[in-house]
Amino acid sequence: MKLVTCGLPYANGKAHIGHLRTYIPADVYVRYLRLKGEDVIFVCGSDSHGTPIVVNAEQQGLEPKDLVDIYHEHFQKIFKELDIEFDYYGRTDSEYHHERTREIVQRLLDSGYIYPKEIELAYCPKCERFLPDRYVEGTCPYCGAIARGDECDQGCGKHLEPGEILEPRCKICGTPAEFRKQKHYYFRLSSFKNFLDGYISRLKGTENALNYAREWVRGELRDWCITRNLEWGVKFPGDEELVVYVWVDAPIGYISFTEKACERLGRNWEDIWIEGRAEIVHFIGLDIVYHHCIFWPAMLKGADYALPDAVVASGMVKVEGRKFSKSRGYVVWVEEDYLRSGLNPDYLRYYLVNYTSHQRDLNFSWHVFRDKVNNELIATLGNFIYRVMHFAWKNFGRVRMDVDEDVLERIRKAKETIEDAIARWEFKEASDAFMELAGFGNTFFQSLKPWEVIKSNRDEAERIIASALAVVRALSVLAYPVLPRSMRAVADTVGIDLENATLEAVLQIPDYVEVGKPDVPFERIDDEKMEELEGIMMERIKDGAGEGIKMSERIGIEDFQKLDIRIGKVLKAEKVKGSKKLMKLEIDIGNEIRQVVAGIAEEYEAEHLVGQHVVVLANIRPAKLMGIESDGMILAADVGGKPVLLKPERDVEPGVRVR
Ligand code: B3M
Ligand code: ZN
Repeated sequence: MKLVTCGLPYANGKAHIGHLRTYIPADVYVRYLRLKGEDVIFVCGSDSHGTPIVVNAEQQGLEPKDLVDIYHEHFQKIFKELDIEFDYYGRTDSEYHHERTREIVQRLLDSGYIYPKEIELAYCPKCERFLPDRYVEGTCPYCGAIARGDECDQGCGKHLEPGEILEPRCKICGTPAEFRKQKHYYFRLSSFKNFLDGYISRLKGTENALNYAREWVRGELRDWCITRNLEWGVKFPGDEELVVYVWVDAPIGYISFTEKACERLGRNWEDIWIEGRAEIVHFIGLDIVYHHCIFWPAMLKGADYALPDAVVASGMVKVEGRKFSKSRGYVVWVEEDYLRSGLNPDYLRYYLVNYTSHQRDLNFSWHVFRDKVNNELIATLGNFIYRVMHFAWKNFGRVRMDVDEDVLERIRKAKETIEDAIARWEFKEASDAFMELAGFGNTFFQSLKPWEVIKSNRDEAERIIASALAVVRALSVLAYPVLPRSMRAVADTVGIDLENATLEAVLQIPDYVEVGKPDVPFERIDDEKMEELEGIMMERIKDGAGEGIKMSERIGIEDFQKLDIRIGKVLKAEKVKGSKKLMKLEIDIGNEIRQVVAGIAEEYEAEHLVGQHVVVLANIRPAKLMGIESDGMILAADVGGKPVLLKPERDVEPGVRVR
């Protein structure tokens, strides 16, 4: 038996593509396991607690629960529409979850793994309250970056303990915080060092997670403060004035949601979490490896619960080549951008698993998305499936399944490649394998030309189509976990019952197959749709550019004054040979003439540039582009990656400074 879980999304904001990078592969994994005949329970739920939610609710004038209601519902809807099917999707502000958390914390108290300690905490004298976690902003004691109370999120990424942050300020009113004494409770993480050493050497999962975990366990493990001054959360069993830290109760959601799933399925959750009879696999994002590989197993061990067997971490997500950023507009919202555009959810599922290895960073780009859909899903997979089904339906209806041995061998190979890849959480390899099989099918069908053969030899044509149909049937099973919606329709048409199918079914060939009237499995994404999708993103990037730049990212005038920006005049321009983009320019910048290489050749003609004014950053260090020295940089507006040159509003002498 296996229990598969996904990191719990904070019920604090809308689902974006970054979230799906964990949930879709996890769903794909579970579907493959089930096709292998494995007994799997799959759970997740909303993380309702923590200061991000409390702060956000406060800023919107809502109660935390109201905010959680909104986003809990939102996530459930998104998962449903993308065919991400949990056996149970709970929320951590539920009664049963609080009970399980208190039970576990009580166990840790009883066994001495939790102890009280008087500490100094940030306190806002104006708001008259303690400032837990994200209520406080200040300087990271390790790297000097601006940090939040519990995490150096923009600098070194370290977890910060209460009281550690330097120069704390209240996030709500901006007042410098004072330090005040208060009794809090600590989890004795330090005493689990030996245990964790052994545990991590046995832990399975992706290397990206395991490497971090090995590194951390070699270093110092410090005790964690596990209580907070908040009303919203699970009340601490020793002191009802405090709640437990969100990172104590959130992972316990994996247990409490398993209880609920088991209730539904008529199973016993204790088999999994107490007796350790199931393999427990956590799918998470790379940024929460510490919590899952260090803190969580220590807590489970201390409370005498079963331990996770594997941690599978997905790499980070970029959008159009840029770091994911909601405020800057580099974000793709699942509902308003993707689903509302009427795109098939299978396209996104395919993109997210097939773009790159699960462990690597993934770039989301609408152009790449369109190309993958049109060239791979449609031109290779969809085209093959449809042509075969259509030919079989039109000419035979019922096909005698006399299948070529070599074709069967190909199918077997694809199945084995997929099984092997899934066991290593390499979803790209798995999806490449079914795509390759479709490619083979295409070549097979294309080169044997059954539409010609049938004119003179119907039996031979039937044999060709039988083999091609065996490939289509195999694809409907092998690609189903990634493309559940589309492949279900295909399977129905070629007589495969996916509800009861296993991967073995791809090699079990019935004597006859009845083929129904097929539908085209996928719709092309046309240029108009592309423009619409890119337009949404461009607008957002434009809007994001002016706003939302944090004070911490601002610079002083003295920084700006370091830049020597001047008006220049182009004397010569010529395309760089062998490059599509680069243009070599000679520019008069007043007292000297500079050679500058710029990536503008796709947008500007050399002859039109000569005599034009440009704006030049003159004191940048020279660089070489394709072996050619470039001494200066001309400034342009970045319009969706395409340069639009800046120029002065009227004629200005070369060399005039820009300030
Ligand atoms: N709610 C979200 C995150 O940090 C956090 C995950 C909890 S998993 C137990 O990604
Ligand atoms: Zn730091």
